[in-house]
Order: sequence, then structure tokens, then C-alpha cells
Amino acid sequence: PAIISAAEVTDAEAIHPGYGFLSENADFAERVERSGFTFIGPRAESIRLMGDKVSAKQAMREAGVPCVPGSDGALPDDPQEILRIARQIGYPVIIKAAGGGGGRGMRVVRTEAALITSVNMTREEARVAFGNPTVYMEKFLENPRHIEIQVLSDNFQNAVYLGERDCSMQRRNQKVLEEAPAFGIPRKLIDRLGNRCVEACRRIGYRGAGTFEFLYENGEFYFIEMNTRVQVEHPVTEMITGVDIVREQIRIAAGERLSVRQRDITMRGHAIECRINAEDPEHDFRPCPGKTEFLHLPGGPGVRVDTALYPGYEVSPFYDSLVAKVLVHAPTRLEAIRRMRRSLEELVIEGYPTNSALAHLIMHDGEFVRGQYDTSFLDKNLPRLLELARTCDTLTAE
Ligand code: MV4
Repeated sequence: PAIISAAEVTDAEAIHPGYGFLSENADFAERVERSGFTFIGPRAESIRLMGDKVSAKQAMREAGVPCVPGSDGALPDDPQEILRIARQIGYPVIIKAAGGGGGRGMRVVRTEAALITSVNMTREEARVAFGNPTVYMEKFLENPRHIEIQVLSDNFQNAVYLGERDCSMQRRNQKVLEEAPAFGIPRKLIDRLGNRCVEACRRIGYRGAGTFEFLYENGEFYFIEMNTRVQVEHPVTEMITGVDIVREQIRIAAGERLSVRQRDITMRGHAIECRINAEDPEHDFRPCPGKTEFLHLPGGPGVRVDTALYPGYEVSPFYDSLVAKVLVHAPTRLEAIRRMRRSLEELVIEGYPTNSALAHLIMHDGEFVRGQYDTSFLDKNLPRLLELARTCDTLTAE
């Protein structure tokens, strides 16, 4: 109601939901439209379809998008049936809540003995957390990469994909940095996948910006979820394609056509984004708000900083701890890495601790520099990187 009122008193025509919790709320999208404003985003029906991970997967499977092998629908109540499905898939399996997503409401099961208890526990957690006890089962991939495809779709059956992003560098389902293109994945595979995503958009009548999330292992892509919003890391794609994604979102919502066709879209160079969070690396990266006592942002060619910080800005404890996104673009991945090192050295934020020293250390890690990492990188390497930072006395240095 506060947002609708603000739109009324300011004579707004449309509401952009950002990438926060209202962006994938179908009821909010409907309320906006029923109040006479344009919702800058997909139709409520698409948000709902993708919000239920069981219906999302079914729609994508039918559209020819490759999915993780699994229960192909909600798990039944009968324990014997559940055991049979798991045997068919093969252990380890993962139980996921239909109402979950982004790593919430999941449980890995490695043995038949643990299966039924795990399914029941995931169901109960899902009932409490999402008001929906529906769960489904997938083969559990041990060390996948997280690759996502950015799409844009207008109201005239035009859809394009803007290449991929590698979001494998994450900790506890929180992305730490993202890059594009994804190192070492054949362009032919990405193009084939991108075309499948575009086809799926047309089929479900998708409108707006969207992201198809895939796990990538042993040369194969497996769809897991679709995000029906613009994401935090979208500037990585903007930098390598030159397409202003938010501008396209607004054009689409205004009933205009996409300003780009697939054959106009080319990828140039390499882009990396480091997320800068107000959090304490000495205390398990817990959010650590405070007043911005001093601020110096990096700049120069191929450097972009998305932030609302200024000297004196108070970081609120009530919102996400993300305070800045430092992005670089360069002709090659190694040049982008060196540009990111320099940018993180220029960055000064005083008043609260941030994770920027960790990002800087990752930029010097041999495996990262060679592009050899997957979603298990930080689980394996974080203790070593933190120890190194303490030795260098840079972890919380100002
Ligand atoms: C998986 C998986 C392995 N196998 N599904 C976590 C976030 C949510 N979007 C899906 N997630 C995963 N689903 C199967 N069948 C591993 C993860 C996963 C993960 C995925 C992407 C990025 C980081 C991750 C970290 C841990 C687990």
C-alpha cells in the first residue's frame, strides 16, 4: 500500500520492483496493475508458474530445455513409491521444496536408510517456510558450475538471449562474484542452450527480463530454476553485450519492441562483478551495518561501480548487506582480473568491515586465475584464503 500510494502522489506511470522481494511476488504485480499502474516485469501468471519449482521444471521440460533427472513432478505420499523413484534416479539425490528456490528448502540424501525421514523433514520445513508442503526429487550433482542464461522477451513474440554468466563463486547460496563469458564452455553449447531458452520464452508467452539457471557438469547443462526478475549481476551481461537490460525492461513494459535482434547481439571481451557487502569476515561474514565514515570508489576505463553509498551514508540493518557492485570489463579474462585487482585496491570503505579483501584474494588464487573453479571452491578454499588475509593483515584493514 505504501508503494502504491507513493506512485499515486508522484503521478507515476509504472513501478519497477528492482531485484528485491517484491520483484517475484505475483500478488504484488497484480495489485500494481489493478491500481492502474504498469508493473515493469513479467505477467503475474509467469511469475506464479516459475515460483512453483515443480511447474517451472515441467514447463521447461515440455519446452525442450534440458533438466536435472528427477521425479518429474511432486513426490507422492506413499513411502514405497518414493523409495522406488530414488532407486530409479540413483543416490545421492536431493529433495527440494516446490515453494523454495535459491538454495532454500533443500536436503541432500545419500543413502536409502535416510530417505523417508529426509523427505518428511523437508516437507515439514517447506510447510512452515513457504506454506506449501510439496517437494520433488532430483539427482544430486556433487560439484556443478552454476551457469545462467539472460533472456529478454517483448509482447510481439520477439525473444533474445544475452549469453551466459558464471555464478559458481558463492558461499552458502550467496553469490560472491560473477563473470561472463563462462570460462572453457564451448560457444556452440551455449548457443544451443540459449536458443532453447528463447524458444521456451515464446512458448510460455514470457514478457520482460528473465534468467534461466543451470547446473553444468561433465559438459552437460541441467535446468534448475528460472528467475523472473532482473538480477543483481545483470551488469556483467550489460558490459559484454552493450545492451542496457533495465532500459529494455522499461521499453517492453511500455509496449515497445525489443531494440535488439539476436543477430545484433555480440559478446565483446570479459566482465567480472565483485559484490561488496557490509559484513564481518572475522565473524562468519555476518551483516555488519554502520555509518560510512570515508569512501573512495574506483574508476577509469572499463570500471563500473553500482552503489548508492556516499560519505555519511548509514547502512541499515533492515535490508540486504550488499552496498556496492564493482565491475570491470577488459578485452580478455586475465586483463579483467588485473583490472579488478587494481579496482579493489582503489576501493576504500571505512566505518564497517566488508568482504572486499576476500574478493581481492580470489583475484590472486591460482585456480581462479586459470578458470578452474566450481560451486565448491569457497567451501574448499575459504579457510586458507582467510588465514592468508590474516597473515597479510589485510582482512579488516582500513
Ligand atoms: C542442486 C545442486 C546439485 N544437484 N540441484 C542451490 C541453489 C539453488 N538454485 C539450487 N542449488 C543447487 N541445486 C541438484 N540436483 C546443487 C545446488 C547448489 C548450488 C547451485 C548453484 C550455485 C551454488 C550452489 C551451492 C550449493 C548447492
